[in-house]
Amino acid sequence: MKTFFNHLHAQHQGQFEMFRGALVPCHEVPARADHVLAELQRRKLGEICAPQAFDAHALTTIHSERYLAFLENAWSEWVALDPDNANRDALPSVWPTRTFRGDVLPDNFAARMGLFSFDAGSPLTSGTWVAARAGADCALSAAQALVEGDKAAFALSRPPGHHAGADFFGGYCFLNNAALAAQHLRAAGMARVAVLDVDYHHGNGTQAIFYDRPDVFFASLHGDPRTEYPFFLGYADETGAGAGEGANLNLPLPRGTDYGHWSDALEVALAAIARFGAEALVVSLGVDTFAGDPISGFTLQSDDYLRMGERLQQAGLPTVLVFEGGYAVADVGINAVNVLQAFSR
Ligand code: Q9C
Ligand code: ZN
Repeated sequence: MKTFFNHLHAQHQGQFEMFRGALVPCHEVPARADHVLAELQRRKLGEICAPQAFDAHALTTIHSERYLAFLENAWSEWVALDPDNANRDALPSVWPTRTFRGDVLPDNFAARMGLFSFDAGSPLTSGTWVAARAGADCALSAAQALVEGDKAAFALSRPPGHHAGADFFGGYCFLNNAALAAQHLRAAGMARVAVLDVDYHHGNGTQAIFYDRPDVFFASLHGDPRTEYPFFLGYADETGAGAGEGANLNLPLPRGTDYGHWSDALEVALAAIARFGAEALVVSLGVDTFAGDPISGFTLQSDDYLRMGERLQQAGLPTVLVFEGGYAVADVGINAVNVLQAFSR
């Protein structure tokens, strides 16, 4: 399978994220994607391709114009506030929670940082836009490969995407790569597309983007939001809204879940995707379900990712795999490429 690699990913290099009242080093680091690339090359697993450049229209199918304009210009606005800002990342610190207005676009930069985000763990850096924009091209290119007849393609990029909504960033995510890929497949004429999110964290952004749509099914296996990030979405009673009722499936699992129990939930998700009648599948491939992940609570072992890849392949659908989380940096290449290698067999 082809890999569309984001050669600009390291342009996004956050320094610190807010954690328990302190700024701590970012978990979402450039070495993550480099390890996956190195492991792909080590195992000679398919061609590494540069993405095609898609125009802005591909982004506005998923993200709002005012959010995209904000993201593109945020760094220059940040530095214009104070030249010393060039040496520090921008983090939000004020948000329009319940009872505040979300319709007014404030002039104040800090206010707009809060309007367009939901956490203080996702630093916006000098290269965030360039990296995320090229990442979107990777996801769109992987989807386009399916349109042109490939059975599967991998979008290898960071920052990740599944926490980003139509008009907000958070959870280390800025543009929703999986949603962009799914929408591209829809626009190319595939009537029904499923997104299966296997990252440890609930893909709140992807769910929200497609929540009222009957044409894109969203299924997610994740740490129970009662205890796990992103806390405020991802519960089992979220089944879709309006025309999208029945096209959303959340399978929250407790901390400590191993592959045996995880794969039972995978069967439930794949059965629902088959019933839905998906013509293509987009997998949000986070490998932060790994036992060694520093910020997550499942106990999958490296070999389990081989079984995961084999089972995903057996679903028998044209599939775009999009790289998401996974923070056990030294193992992230082995784990992600185990999925891809087993999928390709
Ligand atoms: N100290 C993805 O896996 N922070 N995002 C958790 C850790 C947010 C993870 C707190 C985790 C977001 C794409
Ligand atoms: Zn995650």
